[in-house]
Amino acid sequence: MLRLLILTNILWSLLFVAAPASAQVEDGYDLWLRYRPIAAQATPQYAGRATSVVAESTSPTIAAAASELRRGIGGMLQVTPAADLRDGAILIGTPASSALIRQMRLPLRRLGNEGYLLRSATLRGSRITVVAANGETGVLYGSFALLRRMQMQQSIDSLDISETPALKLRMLNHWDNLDGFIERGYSGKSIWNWQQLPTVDARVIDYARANASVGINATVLNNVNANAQILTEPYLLKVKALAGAFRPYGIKVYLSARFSSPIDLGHLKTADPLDPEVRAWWKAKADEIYRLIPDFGGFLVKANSEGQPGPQGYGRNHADGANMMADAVKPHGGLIFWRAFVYAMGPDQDRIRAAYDEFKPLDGKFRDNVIVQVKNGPLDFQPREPFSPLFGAMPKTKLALETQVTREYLGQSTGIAYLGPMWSEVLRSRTARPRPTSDVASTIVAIAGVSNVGNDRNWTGTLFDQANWYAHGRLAWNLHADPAAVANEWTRLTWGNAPQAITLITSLMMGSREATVDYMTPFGLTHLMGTSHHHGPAPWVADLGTPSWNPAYFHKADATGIGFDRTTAGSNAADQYAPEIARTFADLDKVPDEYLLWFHHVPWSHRMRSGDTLWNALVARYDLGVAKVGAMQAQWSALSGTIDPVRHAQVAADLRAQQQEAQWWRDASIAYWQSLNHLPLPEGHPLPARPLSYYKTIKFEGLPGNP
Ligand code: BDP
Repeated sequence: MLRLLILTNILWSLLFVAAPASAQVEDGYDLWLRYRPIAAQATPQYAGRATSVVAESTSPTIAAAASELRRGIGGMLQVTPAADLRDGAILIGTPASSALIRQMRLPLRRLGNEGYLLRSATLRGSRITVVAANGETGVLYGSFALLRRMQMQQSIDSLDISETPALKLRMLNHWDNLDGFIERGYSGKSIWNWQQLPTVDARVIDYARANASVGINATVLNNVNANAQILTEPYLLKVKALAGAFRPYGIKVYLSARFSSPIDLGHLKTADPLDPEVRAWWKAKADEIYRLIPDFGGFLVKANSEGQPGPQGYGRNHADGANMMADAVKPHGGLIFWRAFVYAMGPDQDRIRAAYDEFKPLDGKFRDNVIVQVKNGPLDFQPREPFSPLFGAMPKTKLALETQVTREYLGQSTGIAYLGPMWSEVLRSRTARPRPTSDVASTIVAIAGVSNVGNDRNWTGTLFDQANWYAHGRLAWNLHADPAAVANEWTRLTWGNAPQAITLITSLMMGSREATVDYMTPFGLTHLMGTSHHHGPAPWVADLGTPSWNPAYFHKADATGIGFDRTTAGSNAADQYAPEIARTFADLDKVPDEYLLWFHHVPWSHRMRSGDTLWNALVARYDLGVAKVGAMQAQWSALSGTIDPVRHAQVAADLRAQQQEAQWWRDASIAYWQSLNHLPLPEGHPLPARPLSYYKTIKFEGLPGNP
């Protein structure tokens, strides 16, 4: 008996010693930087290539790069790398701070400040891998790239890879309030602990690592619906602490500024941008901030939009407001991101026309340190919109593309919607101006994504929402990256390298956003979500104070037809595009199916290109969306046993919720349309599970993320 007990004990201890990796809890905190031990058969190829990490500088950025490499190698290979030049060393640095790298005369000239070179080389008789760049942030990016290759079990022999980012400004916009609540945040509260700051917690550093690993180099800390208090000294000292924590990771801090701050904080009577006292106030405020944070990025401003104050309150235009603030930060090298999210609210106006109508005439009027920040579509982060016509229409103005990483209108924290394909669709959209071949990607200088990060243990509420943070960074780095390749990468880093898992997860992700379009807003329908919380279907709502917040305003459905006429017979918004694009959108025979009801009001009997009537096609499309979620569930189930049970179960539950939500969208929408058109359902289609009155009573006022 005793012997058996001893044997059992030995067996148990062996089990624990032998399996530290699988015993590691997968709670999502490590994101895509998991650095789990690499399968034994793959280790030999790396072991000889990661014996040592050599850094000749101790600057904070080089130290961060070296420490990341040590952490990654330690985790993946279960060894502690040395620090001297030897066979298998990884040498990191810039020519300015490393004599060894200087001596190698590497071709770095065209890499700019943030690009990097990974190269296998021989130095002083040792076979090494060099991570070199002109700027230290480039070295950090290169180190992450090398680790990524190892995590994906790609070869790191004979490397000769250089990369540079497509855009200089790759940003996150946090919509975090000073009380810790996140507007449209579905992953807990803000990670900025304003009470505890200026003491910085470890999570903030992990946030910086995650951003740097995908090349995000700027972050706006607070909500665009800004509280002026952020510009007071106590808060600025906290902001300074965050800026200090981010600096080694190449991330600059920006703040959302409330346009009325001179009144709110400075006790001035006006915030008129042409008033000398107002101008002096902003200048003094900028000077104060830059004294504390010399590399402060600048301000993001939401003005004259959804009740926010702005220059129009004083009879001035957006350029007057933006330029006044631009002049204040200019001496310090600061930037102003001025949002173009403005809209018409009257029942007879077309809300989506406003941004173009207001901003296009101002082209050429903005200072060179102003960037006009334009949402991807002309409306508001819907599951699908055509690109905003401002892209390409303001050749004399710098533009940023604003996307929403948080899924306000795409199910929030329910299920999976991988947004890489959506952003890529926007970036690749042909604007046909200023040049005939122009696409959205060619018209922008920056990308800003509204962040989905909160203080949930796994950062983003669901595990798959991490992929959207990841893809935001990777696409900002390479605007033409294939979203499937990005999904594949993220999958390997997050779920491991089992071939079956990679294939299934990537394909599941790639179809997921289109599934949400299908079951929520197919064929160009839009903004049918529940009123303030934007969750779930509410196409029947027609009585909100602001007409252009009503779903009914957008679908214009009645007994005879459905859709918003934006041709010359209607609001003529199609005409805001370059002539060639406008002609396609405005022509019923040419408009792509996915934008049909965005640009046209058609009878329910309208013949689709498929030959079906619109009504039958619509019902079939809802069904397709529901079926796609079913298929996603089946794909995920097939992975049981391949993926750790805790995470597998979590995602399975997320997908079950998405299945219910998809059915809810389909049934509620069909029940409502049918109450208008009284058409029979196509043959074989099941009746909605419940009567319309039931769907109308579902309310979600307690959802997180609501203002
Ligand atoms: C809308 C959100 C609202 C934001 C606004 C914005 O519902 O919470 O304040 O966008 O972008 O989609 O300013």
